[in-house]
Amino acid sequence: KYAHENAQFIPYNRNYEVKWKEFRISDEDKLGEGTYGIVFKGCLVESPNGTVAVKTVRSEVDKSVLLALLSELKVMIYLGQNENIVRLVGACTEFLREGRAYVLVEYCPMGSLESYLREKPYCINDITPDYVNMVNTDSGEEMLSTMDDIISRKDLVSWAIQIARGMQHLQNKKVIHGDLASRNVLLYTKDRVKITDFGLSRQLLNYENYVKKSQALLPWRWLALETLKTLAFTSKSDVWAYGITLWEIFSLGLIPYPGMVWTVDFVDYLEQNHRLSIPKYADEEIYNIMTRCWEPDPKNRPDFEQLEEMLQTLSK
Ligand code: ACK
Repeated sequence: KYAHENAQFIPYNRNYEVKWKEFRISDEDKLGEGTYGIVFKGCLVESPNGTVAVKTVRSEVDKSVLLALLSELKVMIYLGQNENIVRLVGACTEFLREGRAYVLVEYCPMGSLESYLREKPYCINDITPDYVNMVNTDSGEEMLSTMDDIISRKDLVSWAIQIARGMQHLQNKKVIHGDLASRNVLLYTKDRVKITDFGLSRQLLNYENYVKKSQALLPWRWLALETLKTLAFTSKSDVWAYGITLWEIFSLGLIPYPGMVWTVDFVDYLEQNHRLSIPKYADEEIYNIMTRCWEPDPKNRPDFEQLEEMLQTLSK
């Protein structure tokens, strides 16, 4: 369903090939299911203690899903390493003829930012909230681990900065993510987030604009106004999605545009300059950064370098 014309031209680097016999998938350890496929926990035979995440496609799905996985693989190879992008470990392409492929990436033990935000208690201004003192703890150690689990404003700002850094790398390499959202940001540790899911990404090569062919499965809540109208994806439509991701972070994982369902009227709604309102855990300064990402004219939106700068001055 998705266009992957450009990724097709990126060569597959055979150095990444891992033989079927060289890794194990633990079937009972399914990490989850994405739009396209399944993610399993696994390991390399030579280093059984090193856990990896194995992405594959559901057997019954059509060919376009397999193509999306292969394009994701090639985009990851092209991107190379970056602190804030999930690292590619290898890929198994032996069974392509049978419609199967496996992409091995580093395992992020704390799962997606979206689920983390929704689960953890939050404390404003880094002051221990009362309920932490009320937790029935037998030892001080247990108390400390409870403290570790609490999200503070400092964490939220730090995650926002790291996502902007990872996106700078994409922007510089002229890769459009196309599906930036808190569900596609993983926590490696509490202090380190990494961007994932390049299944929808487009490698721009010489194109400044890239026009998608199908409207199926569009993540409309994250899409820029012009993308909804023309299906054109650019780095500046990634900036819009980044603003929505900021809103998710500072609402602690609410669904953007709560209660709304997709209709074409949503385009008019945005065109009349309606935007998400200030989320509960953001101050005016942070909300101001988000709204700059949602400027109707893409030229007026900041780029990822400017976004990092704006956030850096905040955290001081
Ligand atoms: O929130 P989660 O536990 O974290 O559920 C989703 C699910 O798989 C579907 O995407 C998890 N997931 C995806 N990639 C990884 C990874 N590299 N390491 C750990 N968990 C992952 C994600």
